Amino acid sequence: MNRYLDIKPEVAEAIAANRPVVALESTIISHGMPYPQNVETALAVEKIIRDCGAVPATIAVIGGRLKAGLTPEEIEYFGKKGQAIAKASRRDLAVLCARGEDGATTVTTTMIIAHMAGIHVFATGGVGGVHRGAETTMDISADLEELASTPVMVVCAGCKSILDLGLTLEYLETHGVPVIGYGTEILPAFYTRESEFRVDYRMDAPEEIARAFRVKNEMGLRGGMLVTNPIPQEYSMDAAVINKAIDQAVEEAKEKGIHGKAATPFLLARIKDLTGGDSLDSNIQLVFNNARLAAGIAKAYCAEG
Ligand code: PSU
Ligand code: MN
Repeated sequence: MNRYLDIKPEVAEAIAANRPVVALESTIISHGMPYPQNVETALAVEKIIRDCGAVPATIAVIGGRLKAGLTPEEIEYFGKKGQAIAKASRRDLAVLCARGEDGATTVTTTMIIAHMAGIHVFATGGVGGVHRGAETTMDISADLEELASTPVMVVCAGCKSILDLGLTLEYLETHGVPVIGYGTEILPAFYTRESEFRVDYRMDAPEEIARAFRVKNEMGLRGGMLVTNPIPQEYSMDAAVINKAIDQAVEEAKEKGIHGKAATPFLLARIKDLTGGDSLDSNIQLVFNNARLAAGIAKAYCAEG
């Protein structure tokens, strides 16, 4: 096993016995939501996954160790430290570990560590993508590159329109990443169930999604799969309200010259402020919804193997 990786015993036992495990990221805890809702949500997501019959593995870097599975105390530590923890993308992992530091894992690094540990399915809220204006800024999330190369399925609620959804889909197509819509042909836009774009394939059952992913892995095709799961209707937001907040946040980021790894956390925080906390409630509920679907897919994946 990788000498930099610590797998929580409960997670290691489940993997060894081919029992379902669902990976979870830690940037959503430290940078995606405020304290204490971040800790409450992270613990509640773990409980949902357990109630669905799978084992949760929240992933992070602590004291220079790659962690697959955190204790509730470690989750509390991450939530409290919040933005003071470094957001760790692929380029940061080796330096953080060499220095013995902490890092909050994004979709990219959660996929990397999940794959090292032998976990196939990962649930989160939103993934990074091609940013609006990327034709001049070249701001394209490392998440897309990771989806292109690392065999972990990511279950999300689609893409926020802080991104250019059309260019994000083009990038994924070029890099061979299938985009699945759970029960829908339309790409969901995180806070809302719909966008003007279509997914590659609609699938209506966790078993169908698990089967397609197993076939991909057994064929030896590199890369992951992006499963987009629309936010439940009762928690979805008014498209005009959320898009206005997003447009304003994007404009402010441009004016302030915010770029690089700070861009996404800035936009997420501004959108939450501009919508007076409504978007936080929606965000929490869609993560719960994705955790349930991911647990179902992980169970189906194990049942076949
Ligand atoms: N998008 C969201 N919520 C998030 C993120 C993105 O709607 O929490 C976080 C995830 O950790 C994602 C990261 O992997 O931001 C992408 O950052 P960047 O755009 O800098 O690649
Ligand atoms: Mn970026």
